[in-house]
Amino acid sequence: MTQTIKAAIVGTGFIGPAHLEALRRIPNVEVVALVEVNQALADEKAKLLGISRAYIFEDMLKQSDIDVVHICTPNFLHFSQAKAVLEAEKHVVCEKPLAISLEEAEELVRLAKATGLVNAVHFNLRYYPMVRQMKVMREKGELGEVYSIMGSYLQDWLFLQTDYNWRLEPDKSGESRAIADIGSHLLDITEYVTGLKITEVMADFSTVHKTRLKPLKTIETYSGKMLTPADYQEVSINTEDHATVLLRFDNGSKGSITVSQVNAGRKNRLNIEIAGSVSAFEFNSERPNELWIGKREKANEQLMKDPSLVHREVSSLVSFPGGHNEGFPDTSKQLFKEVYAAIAAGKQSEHPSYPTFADGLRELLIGERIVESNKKQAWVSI
Ligand code: SOE
Repeated sequence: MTQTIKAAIVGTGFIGPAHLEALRRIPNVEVVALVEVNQALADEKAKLLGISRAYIFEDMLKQSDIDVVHICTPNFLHFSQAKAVLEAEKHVVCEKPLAISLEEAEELVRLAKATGLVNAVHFNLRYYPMVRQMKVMREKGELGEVYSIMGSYLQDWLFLQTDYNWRLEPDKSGESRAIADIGSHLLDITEYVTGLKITEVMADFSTVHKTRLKPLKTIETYSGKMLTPADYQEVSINTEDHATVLLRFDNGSKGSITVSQVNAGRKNRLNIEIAGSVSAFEFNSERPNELWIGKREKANEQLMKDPSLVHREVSSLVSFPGGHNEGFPDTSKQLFKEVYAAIAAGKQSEHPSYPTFADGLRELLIGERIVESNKKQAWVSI
């Protein structure tokens, strides 16, 4: 009989429950415990989400039956918690960014390697079937030599001066915001799909709201409209709402990305356009079941996600027939399927198909160089 893999999830904000939902869709995996900052909150969330056991972090680590821990807490906790999980000899899936400094991420990569335990970072957007389709098409020569890359990742959840979240506080989130939070996904996809490495960056940031109005009382997400002016405190903001970065790649080609968390109407839109010598690709995460393939000598193509139309190497990421749309929650499921196959085998795969701590470190490195470039207003090498 196949043994059930037992998981715990640390953090129950936006993304913890998304991990839970995805894990519930994978056979032979059971989320047995939820972890929160205090026992009362852990109990409340466990009840709400239908999980039998609730702990604070240290008590969860002592549970010998828990095989794998998902870290879904604010960024500043990722390093200490991932380290403690590895030291407790449990596999670990960590949210991005892997840490808030390069040194921390390097230590985690070293530790993970020494233990041989499965380590993964939740760069889930790689798992849209059409993203892998672009990668496989490129590997098969259907893109040709990469000429240029143009990406953007736009959101509007921090559009208003009254929009507030822990990500606006550098001690919790890190020195960079838009680049670390959403630019990291876009840069990860850029290197993943093209197989190229970014060698130099030139960045220009802007903070649209130099001050924001922080609610003085705890509010449930989306209930901010109930507050009056007296309920806010004005605080200064020193992380970027918007950034543009010019990129140079190791094949000599060039590109750029723009990220913004203050673009009205763009809810969560990653867009990437890659121009090659054979064809061009465009993918937009708000229409994830489609891939535009640009042609010069014949009509352009619009590929719809369909297990019989994508390349064979992509079909494992497609769970439903054509026309049955798959989206954001499916990306985590597909990522976890690959990670849990390694967990079932008991160790990190030799050539993991999933994003690892090394990929998390790579994104921190690029992110740090981008921050440095913005400060110096100059090109910086990776
Ligand atoms: C918030 O900006 C956020 O939830 C990111 O943290 C995620 O990684 C991205 O998927 C959507 O937006």
